[in-house]
Amino acid sequence: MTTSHPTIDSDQQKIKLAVLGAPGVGKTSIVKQFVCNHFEEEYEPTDRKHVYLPSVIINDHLYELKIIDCPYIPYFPVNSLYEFTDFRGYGLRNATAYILVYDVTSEDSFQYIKSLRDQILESRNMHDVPLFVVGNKHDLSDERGKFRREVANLVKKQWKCGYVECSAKFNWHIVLLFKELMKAVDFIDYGHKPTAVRVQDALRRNRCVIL
Ligand SMILES: Nc1nc2c(ncn2[C@@H]2O[C@H](COP(=O)(O)OP(=O)(O)OP(=O)(O)O)[C@@H](O)[C@H]2O)c(=O)[nH]1
Ligand SMILES: [Mg+2]
Repeated sequence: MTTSHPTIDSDQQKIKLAVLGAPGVGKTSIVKQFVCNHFEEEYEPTDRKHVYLPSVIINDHLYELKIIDCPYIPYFPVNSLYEFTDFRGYGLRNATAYILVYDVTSEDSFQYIKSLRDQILESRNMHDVPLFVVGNKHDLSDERGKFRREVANLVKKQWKCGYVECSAKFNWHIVLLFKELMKAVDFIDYGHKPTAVRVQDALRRNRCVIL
């Protein structure tokens, strides 16, 4: 995996992943573990949006990602006016996919992403937009996990969304999360296209690897 440093980028070709969730749930930790293989014990709240532009090979494909690590936003920008009035939410409405992170030890943090999801659904057509719920801090969860099971059921059966539990601290299921997400993105991009088009697209995507 090659990595790059946080920067701003206007390239619309990239797969834009927005990482959202309540304060302290581990959004930055997940992104940094994935992009830089680094974990920080000390909590430093994210005060502004950070953009990471890694090129990664996942499931044998090369992807150019634009990962947006967001600070806490009180509400999702439901239209462009909201986007401009609160710059923290700027550029979130056209993401390719959403990663909504909650802390498996905090029911409040799940309530937050629940209302965020409602706001996202209100603000755009989510038909072709993968939304993944991520339960982070699995290393701190108690074994019985009644709350986690309820969340997993709700998300998978009712919301029909991807669900992954992970621990940014122990780098557990972090790669799995992005693998699953890319599968969902690919399915939407190519799932309904004829095989020849899919092969062509895959070759184009892998051009850097083949040459
Ligand atoms: N035990 C444990 N701690 C974690 C894990 N992930 C993150 N943390 C800790 O939780 C705290 C918050 O992590 P951040 O990644 O900064 O959380 P955030 O969601 O980016 O927070 P904001 O930027 O304020 O919204 C830090 O002290 C991390 O070390 C995890 O998987 N397990
Ligand atoms: Mg952060």
